[in-house]
Amino acid sequence: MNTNRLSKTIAAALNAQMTNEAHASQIYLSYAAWADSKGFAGIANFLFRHAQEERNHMQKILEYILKRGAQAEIAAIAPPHANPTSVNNCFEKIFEHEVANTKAIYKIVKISFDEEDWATWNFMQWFVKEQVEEETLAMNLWNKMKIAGGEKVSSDTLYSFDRDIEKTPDEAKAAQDVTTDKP
Ligand code: OFO
Repeated sequence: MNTNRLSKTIAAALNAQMTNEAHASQIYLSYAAWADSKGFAGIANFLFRHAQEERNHMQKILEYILKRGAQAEIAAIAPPHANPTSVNNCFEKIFEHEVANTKAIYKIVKISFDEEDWATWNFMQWFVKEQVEEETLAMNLWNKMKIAGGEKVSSDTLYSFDRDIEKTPDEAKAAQDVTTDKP
């Protein structure tokens, strides 16, 4: 009996998503290098940490493909996007990228649902929840920047933003974990 438990379509979609996560890591890495080169050490620190998180996502998918007996394909990673033009633009681009990644994940959820591959559907639920948190985190940071003046933010505010973001937690709180006394 064949030990490969993934269909060709699912294996191809998961392999592509594994590369998407590696690409996301490169994007965060390149934005971190950009931030550092502009003197924003706090923003760079946050983005370097996030680059690692994306590598972890890549690894999870790789492990899943292997554990299901399918063929993992380690492909070339596309170059990261162009550098941001400002701190405001940096968080705008991050938010847009997270939304694009969510859409890619939803496609795999849909394929696994259509194929009734409940193991993959179940595995992908971790990513669905993770993307809600990642979008929330990116949205919160971009909102803060917009409140601070967006493209017109003063250098004083940028200084404090850079200092504060270094201590920003890597994860946003999931709605499921909220209680009335701990909103
Ligand atoms: Fe892998 O979560 Fe962001 O993109």
